[in-house]
Amino acid sequence: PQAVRLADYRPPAFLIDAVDLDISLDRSKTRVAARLAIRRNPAGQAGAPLALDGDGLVLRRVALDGAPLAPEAYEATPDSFLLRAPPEGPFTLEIETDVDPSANTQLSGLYRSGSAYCTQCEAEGFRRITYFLDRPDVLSVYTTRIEADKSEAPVLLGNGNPVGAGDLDGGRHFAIWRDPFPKPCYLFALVGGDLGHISESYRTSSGRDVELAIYVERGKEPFASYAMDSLVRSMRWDEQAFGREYDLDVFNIVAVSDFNMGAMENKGLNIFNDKYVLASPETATDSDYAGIESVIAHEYFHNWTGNRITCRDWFQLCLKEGLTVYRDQEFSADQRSRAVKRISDVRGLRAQQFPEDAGPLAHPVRPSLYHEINNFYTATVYEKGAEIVRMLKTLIGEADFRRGMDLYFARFDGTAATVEDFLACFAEASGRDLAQFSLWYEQAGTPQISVQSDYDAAAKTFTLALEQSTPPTPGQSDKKPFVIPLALGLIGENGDELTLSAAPGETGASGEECARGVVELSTPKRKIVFENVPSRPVASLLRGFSAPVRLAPPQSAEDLERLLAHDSDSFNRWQAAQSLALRSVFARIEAARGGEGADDKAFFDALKRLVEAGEGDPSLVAQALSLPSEIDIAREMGKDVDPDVIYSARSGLRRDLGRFLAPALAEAHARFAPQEGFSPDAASAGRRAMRNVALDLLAAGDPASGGPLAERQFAEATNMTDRICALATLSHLPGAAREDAFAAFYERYRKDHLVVDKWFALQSTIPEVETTARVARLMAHEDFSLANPNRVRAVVGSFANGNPTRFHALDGSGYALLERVVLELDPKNPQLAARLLSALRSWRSLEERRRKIAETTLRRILATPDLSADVSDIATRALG
Ligand code: BAL
Ligand code: ZN
Repeated sequence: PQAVRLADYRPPAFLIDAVDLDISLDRSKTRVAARLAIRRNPAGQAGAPLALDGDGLVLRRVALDGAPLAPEAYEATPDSFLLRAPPEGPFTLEIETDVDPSANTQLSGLYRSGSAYCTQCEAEGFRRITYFLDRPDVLSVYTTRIEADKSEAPVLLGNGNPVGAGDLDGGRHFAIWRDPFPKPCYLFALVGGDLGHISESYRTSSGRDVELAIYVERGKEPFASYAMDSLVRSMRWDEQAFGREYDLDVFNIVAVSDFNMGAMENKGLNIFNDKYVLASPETATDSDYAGIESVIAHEYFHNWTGNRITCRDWFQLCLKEGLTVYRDQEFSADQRSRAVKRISDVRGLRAQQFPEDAGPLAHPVRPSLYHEINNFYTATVYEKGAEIVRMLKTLIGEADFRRGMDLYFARFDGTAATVEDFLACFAEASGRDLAQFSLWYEQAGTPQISVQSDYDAAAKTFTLALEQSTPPTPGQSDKKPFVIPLALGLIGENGDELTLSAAPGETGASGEECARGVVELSTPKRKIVFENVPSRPVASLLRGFSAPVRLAPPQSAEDLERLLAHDSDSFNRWQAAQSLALRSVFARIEAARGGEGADDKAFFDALKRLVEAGEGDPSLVAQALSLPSEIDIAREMGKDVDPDVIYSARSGLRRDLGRFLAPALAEAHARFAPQEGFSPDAASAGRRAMRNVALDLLAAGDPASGGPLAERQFAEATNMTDRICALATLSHLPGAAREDAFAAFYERYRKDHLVVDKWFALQSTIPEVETTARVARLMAHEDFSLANPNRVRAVVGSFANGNPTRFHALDGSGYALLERVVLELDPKNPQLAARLLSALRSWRSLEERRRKIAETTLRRILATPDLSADVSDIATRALG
């Protein structure tokens, strides 16, 4: 496919003000009649022909201003429609096309999920329904008439408000939906099916009543109540936190089981992967509940950040996604423990975005070029995009940030905006020049910050010498310095927080910086001298992870222990535990090579005190005990990664820690036993997290006692978190007990596809040689299907992304498995195939033997005939 460049953006030559659709649903031959009110765009290219996008369409009829078009007046292929000489004035184009939902395995456009019809149009799926100007800067008002067999699809849903419905001859019926808010076609949606629902009335802060409904497979209605609860809380929160009210009379959510993404924010009709809707204590884990809460919020928040204000072009994707992720993160932080939410978001950023930024697929948060836009729904656009918004708030302060958001909503409502538009609002609200800040959108790569500190006991001064640098990334060899907000504090000898007082003069931090505890690094180097420092402090840097950067080199063990014990910033206490664990792992790796071993006594003692303290937030203690993953360790290593070496060092640390803490862990496991009743709230989830991290470490320390404890917990569990965590612990202990537990789990839940996904995923991540064969067996299981993205992700995604030793096996068997699946899947669902292949994005950081096999695999995939644009784009860039 052609490269698309930001620099080539031109306004559309035509605008489509109104779209009237009449869609007659049929399993294999759905008739789509579109009536488009078109006019020339005064800002577009004069005299241009009208070129509409299509993808796999069968044209039936075309008419201009009511009269059939002569064949020589247009040119149509399945993938394009050209009106050679469109009228200069406004005109109406009628186009009728046929589409085959049953044959649509890409899950883009109109397709069938189970027995329902549904759509997915972002990014470029609408062109698979009708010929259109399929670009986000063409905003239209839609009226959609949907017709179907009443028995097959008694429920017919569209965007906007329902304005008509009725029965027809032959068992057919129809519904008419009108969406008064102009929108780009990627926000179009319809659903038809025999679905159950739950509903609730919501009164907005200004007193408007909105009917909320969540549609699910019949019989699953009770499983949607947490999603509804999350929706109501999201709506209230957006009114309070951002002054944003909902704008239609109805808001519908539909859960479907075959979905490429997590969910989709179609105007007034969100369509969800049912994984982010359905939950019960018996079937959903605490992290499932948290995921539902945040995805429901995310899609709802898009109503303002994405729908009312949309993106001018797909390069601006972060404008809606980064901002909306930021908003959903803040929502969850307000609903739950802010510190735990931040830790979990940063874990995610480091696990997904940092490797992306450090490898061949690195791209700026706002890319300047793409071949396949579907491959840019990435952690960089979403999660790093959210970090930029967070930094903006840190830099300009809460009040100016809110003023900037208000200005953005007021100024750009009803338009398709750009990152420049967004930043201009904050520049205006704060009076600050954001030109340098905008580099965060343009330069890829994770900045490294090195820190030298020096304490002068005689002068009682403490000096921090900061230096930033950003490694080269594809197409960007030299980086300019970023503006980096560095939240910091100084911890004194007794663990007390010292007041920041900057020395005057050139090295001074400003009074405001000291008062806020945030310094700015906007030059390659900066030295800051603090005065009146009574004794050598430890700097607590990057508090709350105030910028998406890496800090190097790591602090000394003693300094980290001080932070772990005393830092007032919960995030940095957790960070200290992670850093100490990483030191231990690296020392163990050195020891295996004949170097000095790890001395973990002080670290282990500190963790023991945390576990025994029995006060505070158990979820924070659980986070401190959750050691860096193998993938975290590989990322910190950066090059010549050998997953086997990492696995054995990490296992050694887990074993030793489990033994050392055994009595405290056993006590915690008992102390946090389930209470009466189940609540998905954060406090209860924190107790379960602590209990389960204790179980897992106990079993790592002593399988002989931990195994039976896990078996007991598995058998007696009263909720899915306790049951699946026990099974996860057992999954690391080979033997009959494990296999019996897997069999029992399957028998118990075989009818619940979301739980069966967990069963598949857990088996795919067992770190044993036999697992690759097990995964092949799972793919032959009667419940496995390449047609269901969740299932493919559960089996193959979990294997490739969550089982480093087996995926990167030296015999190449892991890569061979991925290659086989990617190539088999590619003709059916290229988006999903490309996503799976990106598991190889960090291949260059592997040690030489694995690197060679990975490269050969990528080259072989790229040489395969008829590869999709999606997969060929990932393979090409990965090799680039
Ligand atoms: N817009 C695609 C799904 C999401 O980010 O909400
Ligand atoms: Zn989104």
